[in-house]
Amino acid sequence: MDQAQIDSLRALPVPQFHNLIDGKSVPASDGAVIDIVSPIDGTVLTTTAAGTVADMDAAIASARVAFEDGRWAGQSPAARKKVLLKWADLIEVNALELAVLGVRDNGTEIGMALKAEPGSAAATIRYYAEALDKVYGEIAPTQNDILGMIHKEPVGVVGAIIPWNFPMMIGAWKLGPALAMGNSVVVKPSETASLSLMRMCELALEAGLPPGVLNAVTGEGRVVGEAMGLSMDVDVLVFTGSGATGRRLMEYAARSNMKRVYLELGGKSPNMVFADAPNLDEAAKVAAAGIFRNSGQVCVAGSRLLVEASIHDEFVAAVVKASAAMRVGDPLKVDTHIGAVNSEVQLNANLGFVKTALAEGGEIALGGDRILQETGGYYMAPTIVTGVTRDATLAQKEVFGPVLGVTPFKTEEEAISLANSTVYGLAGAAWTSNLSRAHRMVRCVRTGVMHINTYGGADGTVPLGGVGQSGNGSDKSLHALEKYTQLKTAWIKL
Ligand code: TXE
Repeated sequence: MDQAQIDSLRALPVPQFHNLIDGKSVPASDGAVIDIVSPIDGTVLTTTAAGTVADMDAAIASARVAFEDGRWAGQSPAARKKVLLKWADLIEVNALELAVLGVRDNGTEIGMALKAEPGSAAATIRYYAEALDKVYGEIAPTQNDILGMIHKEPVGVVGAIIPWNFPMMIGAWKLGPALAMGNSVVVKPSETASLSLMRMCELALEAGLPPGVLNAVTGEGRVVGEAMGLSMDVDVLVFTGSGATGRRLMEYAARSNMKRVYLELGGKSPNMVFADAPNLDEAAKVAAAGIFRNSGQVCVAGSRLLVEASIHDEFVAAVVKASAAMRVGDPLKVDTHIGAVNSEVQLNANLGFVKTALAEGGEIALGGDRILQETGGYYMAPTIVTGVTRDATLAQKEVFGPVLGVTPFKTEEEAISLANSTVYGLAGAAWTSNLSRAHRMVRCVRTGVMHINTYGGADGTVPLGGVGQSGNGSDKSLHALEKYTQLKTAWIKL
């Protein structure tokens, strides 16, 4: 990463973004816009369309026509693959520009943003481009005078509602497999981080995706998101975001056409450190990065640190040291470890959680405050709270901010019981040198992803999905294709 290049990109004015409907850039039907505030310094960067219900309906109608006339689903797999590969190439060629645009919009530190956003989005789209001509139907083991065939077809129109923490990466997790299977898509980016995802969608058109196959409508969740959820013409709804919105989407589906709904809703992931961990210094550094990168705004963040009592004080001291060494500040500086919190609303919510934790008996071991207020941006010190009890708010509720709660345990059984004591189950980790214990932890901790002697860092070859109130269905890997596929049986008498 070259600081001078980043500086010249950040100096560029940001164009106004409109909706992308039927291959055209169009303002909201009533002309309304949303001010896009940069969390780096609180200034207004540009505006996006404040989409209306009419805009969402138009986007869905465009996707439906595009699906039914076969302009994409009807193309040969080789032709679809070529377009998606070209799209991945364009994302890669424009990676730094996209990353800087995204950081100006959402505040993620550039080192992480470059890898996780355009980097991972391009890899994801390439992965599904390569996968799409390896999806075979099946022939069922029927009696001799019957041919039983199972076809794998696109479902139709996919609605994708995307959050603000990693708009391109999470966007690609949905758009990649949906488009690979031949579906048409309408995407609804988050109102607090839409620019890089909108630009990424424009690049899809440049790559040759036919108009109407991918539409994007920005605006308030309660307006355009709700219209998408209630649409009678969306077949699959995929979402990453809060549990409250996930619940609403299920209701919308029930109230409309019972569309399939797949949710990824974050978590309260336990990072469990046993006294027999192979390298406690390494574990401390990874634990710090596992909660504080992107200001804790990571669905799999290791937000609960469970530490064996015999090493508790020594290990907490090591995590405090590693965390204090992480530089918080301007996310567009290459040496920044932790950038800005996405919005003032989110920052205030984070501070509220700290206040509650203290009222419930927790003690601050590091941070706890808003910092760098003179910049006009939204920054929070990495915060560590010790003495967090099993039922404390900080142990039970997702903060989605740079706040780590620490709880000691005495036995493996207690560690497992604490790990499984929330409504969530997205990710987790155990640090131990005991092979049997490592496998027991994988079996006994109820999560979609379990790390051993590391935290985070899974690539696109493995699924990411939650259990309990962390959601249903998986992003990533070949398994994600199932969400965007309709099985059809052909029962043929010979
Ligand atoms: O989420 P929302 P917010 C969690 C995290 C965070 C909290 C709130 O705990 O503190 O959610 O964040 C759209 N119908 N996560 O308010 O509201 C919205 O426009 C349809 C965890 O940003 O769920 C945006 O595009 N759509 C998480 C998307 O939903 C609606 C990532 C997510 O916003 C809608 C983000 C409605 N009624 C937040 N209301 C993770 N799992 O990684 C909102 N939206």
